[in-house]
Amino acid sequence: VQTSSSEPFKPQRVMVIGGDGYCGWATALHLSKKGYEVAIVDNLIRRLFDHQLGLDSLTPISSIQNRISCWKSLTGKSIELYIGDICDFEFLTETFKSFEPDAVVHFGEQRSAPYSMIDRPRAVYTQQNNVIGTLNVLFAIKEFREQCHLVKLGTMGEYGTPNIDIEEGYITITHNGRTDTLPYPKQASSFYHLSKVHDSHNIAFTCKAWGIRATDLNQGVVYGVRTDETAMHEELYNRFDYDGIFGTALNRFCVQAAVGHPLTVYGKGGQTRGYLDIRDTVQCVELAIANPANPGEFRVFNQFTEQYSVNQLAALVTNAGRKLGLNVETITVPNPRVEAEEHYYNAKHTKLVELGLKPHLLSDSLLDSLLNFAIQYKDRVDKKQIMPSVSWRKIGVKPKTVTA
Ligand code: NAD
Ligand code: USQ
Repeated sequence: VQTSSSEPFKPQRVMVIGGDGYCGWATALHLSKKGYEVAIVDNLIRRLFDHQLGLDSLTPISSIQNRISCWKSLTGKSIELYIGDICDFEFLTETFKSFEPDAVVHFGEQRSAPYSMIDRPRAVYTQQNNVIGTLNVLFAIKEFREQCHLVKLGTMGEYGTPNIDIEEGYITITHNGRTDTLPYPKQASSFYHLSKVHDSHNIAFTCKAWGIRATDLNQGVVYGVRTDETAMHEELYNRFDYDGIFGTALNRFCVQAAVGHPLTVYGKGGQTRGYLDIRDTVQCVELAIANPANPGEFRVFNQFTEQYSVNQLAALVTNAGRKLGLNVETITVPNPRVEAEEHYYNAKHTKLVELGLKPHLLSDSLLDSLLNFAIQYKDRVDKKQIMPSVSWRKIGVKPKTVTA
């Protein structure tokens, strides 16, 4: 933007799309604390999904306006707010012209695999919202801010569970005597995870065609809730999803242990994924912004710190819960998903560490504090929302309400 090609590109103004959500809110505060000028763009659709499906965060969360004014009163730092849908290109154009971002961190998608498998309208909505939103961001960068660095949240689930090691974005293959470095094969297994694959292809193409600079962060499953900034005041607390649609594995298990619900291992429990602490999500995004991709570069990082199977997570939560005097049991739930339940998994994740990531590995003390946090709010838990209600095999063709 503002620099000649000989000067290093120093991003200062960061637009956080999806900044009212779980990862986005924590990241917006972290970047603001670090001295970046931050704008949040969000259409608040996630709060609407909760109302529509009768779900709620474990933690009470303040309105985005109150969150931002609380941050201002505690730190003196302002965060700009643009409420709107990035699928609306006129709205996105106005935000780009008004805020003039050096970097855009794009968290603003429908991110639940089960939600995308409820019925045809939700499958279509997920792909439409995610793919078109990202396309609009790419066009906005091209039209109005061509030096702006796109930091896009992808997912480890784009790769699926191949029977070979997973590389970071690219694999070098020798075939019939010729060698090339090619995008790593994608084998996603929900309409949501597929939307991320489609995004990655569109971003890769526009890097080549238009010279866009982009980083695709293939993030693993995030756990935890507190970051230094969100812990400063109750009005800054982050959301904590534990229900069968938006809740993710480890966070769900902690809430289940806190309320005496058996831990819900789907199928054989050998499903292995990459995991990371939300404190590392904010660190990774900051590292990607501070070290931008070059113009025309489609850079891919695998953003997770450790691999666990679902059975291993259940065992960790069981031990940590017992130390706190909780009676933790585990049940096998018939797997509502179609996925490998026993498989090889070995995914590389060195590039963010090379940039300086200092991981917060899953420890007894973190599990302790997460369990204690869940216990503190256990009266807010609606146990009816814990069991999974969406089947990959029975995806509905008509709009219908999810059964409670
Ligand atoms: P979230 O649902 O808590 O937040 C997403 C936010 O984006 C919400 O506030 C929502 O209102 C907003 N949004 C959605 N569509 C929008 C649109 N069209 N215009 C404007 N705003 C829109 O989700 P999250 O857990 O914070 O995830 C953020 C991103 O990180 C997603 O892209 C997700 O795929 C990715 N990710 C999340 C995890 C995880 O474990 N939570 C893991 C890997 C990747
Ligand atoms: N699982 C259980 N029991 C549960 C919940 C989940 O056994 O109660 C299993 C699932 O079957 C799956 C694994 O745990 O094999 C992970 O499921 P999840 O719901 O924790 O995570 P997932 O659906 O993959 O999605 C989450 C986020 C998504 C992100 C993804 C990263 O919702 O936005 O993209 O994690 S990744 O898994 O690496 O693709």
